[in-house]
This record gives sequence, C-alpha cells and structure tokens, in this order.
Amino acid sequence: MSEAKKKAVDRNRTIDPAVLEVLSGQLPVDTAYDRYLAQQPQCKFGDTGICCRICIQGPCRITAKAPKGVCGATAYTIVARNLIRSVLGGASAHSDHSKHILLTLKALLEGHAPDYSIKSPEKLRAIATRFEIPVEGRTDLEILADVVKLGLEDYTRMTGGKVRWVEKTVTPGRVKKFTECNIMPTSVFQTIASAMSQTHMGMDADPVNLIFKALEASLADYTGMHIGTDLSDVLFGIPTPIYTEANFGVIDPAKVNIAVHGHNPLLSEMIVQAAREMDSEAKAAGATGIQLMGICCTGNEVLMRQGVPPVTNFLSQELPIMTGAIDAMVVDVQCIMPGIQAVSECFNTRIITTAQNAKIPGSYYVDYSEERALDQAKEVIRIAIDGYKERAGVECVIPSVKNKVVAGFSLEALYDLFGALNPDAPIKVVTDALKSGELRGVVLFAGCNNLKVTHDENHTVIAKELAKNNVLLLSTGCAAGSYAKLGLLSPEAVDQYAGDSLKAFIRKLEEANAGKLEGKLPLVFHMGSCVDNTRATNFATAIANDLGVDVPKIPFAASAPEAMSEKAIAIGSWNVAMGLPVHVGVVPPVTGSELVNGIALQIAHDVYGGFFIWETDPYKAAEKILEALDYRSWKLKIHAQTAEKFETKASAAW
Ligand code: BF8
Ligand code: SF4
Repeated sequence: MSEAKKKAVDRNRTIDPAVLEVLSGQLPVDTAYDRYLAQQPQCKFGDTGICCRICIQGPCRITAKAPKGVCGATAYTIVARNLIRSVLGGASAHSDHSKHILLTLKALLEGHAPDYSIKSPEKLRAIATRFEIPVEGRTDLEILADVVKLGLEDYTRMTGGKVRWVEKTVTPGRVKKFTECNIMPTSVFQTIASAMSQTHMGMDADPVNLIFKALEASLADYTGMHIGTDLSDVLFGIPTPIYTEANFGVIDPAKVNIAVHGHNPLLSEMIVQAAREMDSEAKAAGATGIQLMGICCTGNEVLMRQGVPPVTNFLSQELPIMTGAIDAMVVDVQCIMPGIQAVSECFNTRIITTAQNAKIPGSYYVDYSEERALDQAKEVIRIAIDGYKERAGVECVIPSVKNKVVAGFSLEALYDLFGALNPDAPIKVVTDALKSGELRGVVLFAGCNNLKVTHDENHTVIAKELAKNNVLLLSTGCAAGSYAKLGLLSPEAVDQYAGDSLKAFIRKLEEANAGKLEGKLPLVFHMGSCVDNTRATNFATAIANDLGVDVPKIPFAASAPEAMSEKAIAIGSWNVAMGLPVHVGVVPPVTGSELVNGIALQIAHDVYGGFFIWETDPYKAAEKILEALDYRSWKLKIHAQTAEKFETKASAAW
C-alpha cells in the first residue's frame, strides 16, 4: 500500500459510521485523527515509562548504556513515580470536580446558590443513614448541613482518622485490607499532597512503597468520586430509566444546536432548564426550537437525568462541529481537546468555556458561578441563538446515523428493577443468577477512547463477545458513549447479541417491570459518567456482601478497552485495590520496569485479590475476562461446597 493510501486508511481509525462519514468528507480540517498520525513515531521511553523529568537535571532516559538517572534512580523508581503521578492527576481532577459540587451544596445551605435545590431528599437521607447521621424529625437542610460537614472533613482532615466515604461503602474485608496495608486515606487533599511529596526528586525510591501510596491515592480518587455521585444525586435527582437516541443524527439543522461537553453537571443542568424556558426565543430567531446534545461525561450526566441525547464521545468531539450545524459548544472541565477551537473557527460554532481553570484562547468565556447559574445558562443559550441567526441558510452536512438509547441505571434504579422479582432482597436476583450460572459474571465497561486503537472497536467487540457468553454488562463514561452511539444501549441489541440465558434474564426483568417502564431494557446498562463508577463498585460490594465473601471472590470484572486519561488510571487502580480483575485495552507506560509491571499483573493479586490484564486484541481480551470470571465462579462454588460439608464459614482467601 502506498504511503498516501496508508495514511488515508489510518486516518479513518474508527468504526463509528457517522464519524467515518465526516472524515471521508476530506474537509481540510485538522482533527485528532490527523494529529495522531503526525505524532508518529511516538517516543519509546515515554511509552514504557522510563523517561524521568521530575527534576531539571533530566530528562533522564533509561537505556542499556545508561541504566540509571543522574541521581541514581533506576527504571523501577522512575516507572513507579510516573505511575503514581498519573494516579494523582486523575484523583485531583475527580476530586476537584466533586469539591465543586460539595461547595455548591454548602453555598445552598448559606443561601448563595438560589437556582439549586435538594431534588432528592430520599438520597440525602440514604447518605445520612449510611453515616449514622440522625434523620428522624429533622429537616432536609439540617441533614444536609451534617452531610456537607462530613464531606468537607473527608476532603481536608490532616491527621487522626480515615475517610468515612471509603469506610462505609466497601465490604468489611476491604476495610480490613486497606487498614492492614496502610492505604486508607486520611483525607482526599492530605493523601494527594503527601503522595505528590513522596514522588519529589530525592524522596521515595522504593517501587513497592510508591505503588502502595499510589493505591492510597487511588482510594482518595474513589472518595472524591463517590462524594461527587452522591451529592449530584441529591442536587439533581437519582437517575431512573430514560429513553432517547444517540449519534450525529440527533443534530437538527432547523434548531439551535447546543452541545454540552466536559464533566460537571452544575452548569449543564441549568442549561437544560434554561433551554426549556427559552424555546420561544429560539423560535423568534427563526429556529424550530433548541436541540441540546451531550459529549463526554457532561453529556452522560444530562443523559442520565434529563434524557439529553449524546451526539458523540471523546475521540470524535471535534467532528460534530464539522457538520456546520453546531451553534455553540459549551464546555466545563476535563477531556476537552483544545483542538475544538481551531475547528470551530472553520465553521460557525461558538466555543464557550465556563471554568476558570479550563479556558481556551479564542473562545467565548462565561464565568460560571453558583450564585448566578441560571442567568449564565441563559447567556450561553443567547450566544447560541446568535450563532444560529448567522448560520441560517448555510448548508450543513449531517450524517443521519442514530440509534435508540435506554439509559439511567443508577444502582437504585437497578434495585428497583430487581425488586419487582424479589422485593425483600433485590440483589439476590443477581446473586442467584450468578450461582445458577444463568449469568456467567458481571462486567463494567469504563473509560475513554484512545487512537492507539481503532475508535470504539475494542469497546464494541469485547461487549458483544461477553454478551454472547451471558455476562451482565454495565457501562460508564465514554465506553457508555460508544454503546449509545452504536446501538448497544438499545433493546434491539438484546435480541442481536445476548446469549440465551442473558436474554432470558433481561426478559424476566422486563416482564416483572412491565407497565413501570416506558419500553424494553437494553443490552448494556448505562450507570453514568466516569465519576459514577462508584455506582458499579457499590453493586460489586452488595453482591459480595450477599454471598458472604469479599469482592476478590465474586465473578465481577472491569474493563477500560480504550483507556486514555489519568482519571482512567486512577479508577483502574482503585478497582484493583477493591479486588477486581481490570482489563485495559491499551498498554500503559509501565512496561519499562519488569518489577512494576509484575506488581500490576500479578503481585497485586496476591495482596489485594485484584489485578490488571493488558490486552489490546479485543477477542483475546474477551477470552481473558471470561477466564477471570470463570476462575472466580469455580472457586466460589468449591469454597461454598467445602463450607457446607464442614459446616464452617466460606473461606476468606481467594
Ligand atoms: O471522565 S471516559 S475520555 S470523558 S476520562 Fe474523558 Fe475518559 Fe471519556 Fe469522562 Ni472518563
Ligand atoms: Fe534524572 Fe533523577 Fe532528576 Fe529524574 S529525578 S530527572 S532520574 S536526576
């Protein structure tokens, strides 16, 4: 194949037909698909984690000729330090996002967040009860004050005490393990600062010590994420099943098209509310209405609670702009490619940044604050309406691809479905199915897109393989975005891809809930944004508790088929600490140290029961995940039989 031809093929590294259609338009616009090629070949030192730039004597690169950095740091120290810094990047991002939600609730208590209210007193009371905060005879605001106080303590405690959000949401076995291994965080900020200090030049050189600290940092990440999900549910409501559509076909050229992108629902929830109020303004400008659509995890947040259709996921975020029909793209924080600005300048799209810590030169800027949230949402919509007025009459090229989506599966929503079959113990619907073999296991798909693999291919191939093998599938983040776009969150996908017993399991749930649901159930259950991965962990914890064992013994795994961000590394790490097999479809930069790589793949299992699987081939990945699930089911059965025979408790070992 000629170089030019090869480049054209490589550029189309996606299986999303809408994305392919836009790319094949050959518009002279530079996107991530082109820039990835321009970056080749990428640096092997960075790729394997053996480049150190921690002090400015560096960069030091480990080679056979120079096996130590200037300071004497060896490959294992350098790789471990780089790894922990990635986990810290992820933990900082998640906890900063959730701190914003926490402080908004504090502002609400103090009367400074007039547009926000407690949408779910039910969730507030459930959280309070979890932490033994009294609820009887108290007002919502009184309870909220105690929950916020606890959240602030879990963020800022300097010494003495451990994060309550971990202590009260995991199995007793995990609390014991985290305490014995000394990885239970004191608080989110204390752990992040002490871990960062540990990686400074001339500090910790011991890779095992560094990796244990990385796991503590990952539990700080878990804490921030869990607080974020809990408090977002209090503010905006617990997601329940919701029916909509996804992919480029949701763009309507006759409407004012606004894409919300980023992660934090604080502004995007207001934009949804404002859009409903401002339909007439859009009509006065000549449009038929306002079409909101989501990208990345802000998209997931407003999909889960408001049914806003996802237009695309991370990797293709620049491409909706190339249809010519997006009037504004409103971004908040994280996973926003700076490249969207340059693309928008070729079209009529207004990029609106809204966060003081995430600006893009050349973009519009609305300085979001919780004190003026609804007004600012209206300001954003007016900028979009102005954009529409300029665009009106210009030809748009919009791929017509769209698929049905059923989303909104918080754990509470899943319990509600299971409760129709077993009201006294909803979780038994799943544990019984696991014991009988009706379900071969449960797998959570999470994480991003990454051009090192073909966009969306790993996500979909692995999910279809596991569905065929009767695995119950959950998803979050851009994995869920991929399934939404490509039809795997649709009821039709159950008929197309589920094995017989998975199909029977889903149908049984549908029948038991008939009348309550607006339609049928999907193949993959969308649990929310990346921050919401703790919903899936709560699910695993409930399964383990019901089976009377710890998490490392249950047939439950996680997979990040196209991991990209530091947040994904943090999430993967705490999932390993929780005791789960975690598949990653892109090899992370740790292979430069056999020791660190070995800890991730094997030693982690000996200590925590969880471990990583690096596998870039989606078919092999599915096999390896199934193997991990089957091994656990087999052991669980043997241990249960032995316990019954000798009338003892089930073994705690894995
Ligand atoms: O937090 S899955 S690309 S959007 S990091 Fe980013 Fe990855 Fe998407 Fe959501 Ni999560
Ligand atoms: Fe080199 Fe050591 Fe400085 Fe890293 S910390 S850049 S290995 S001298």
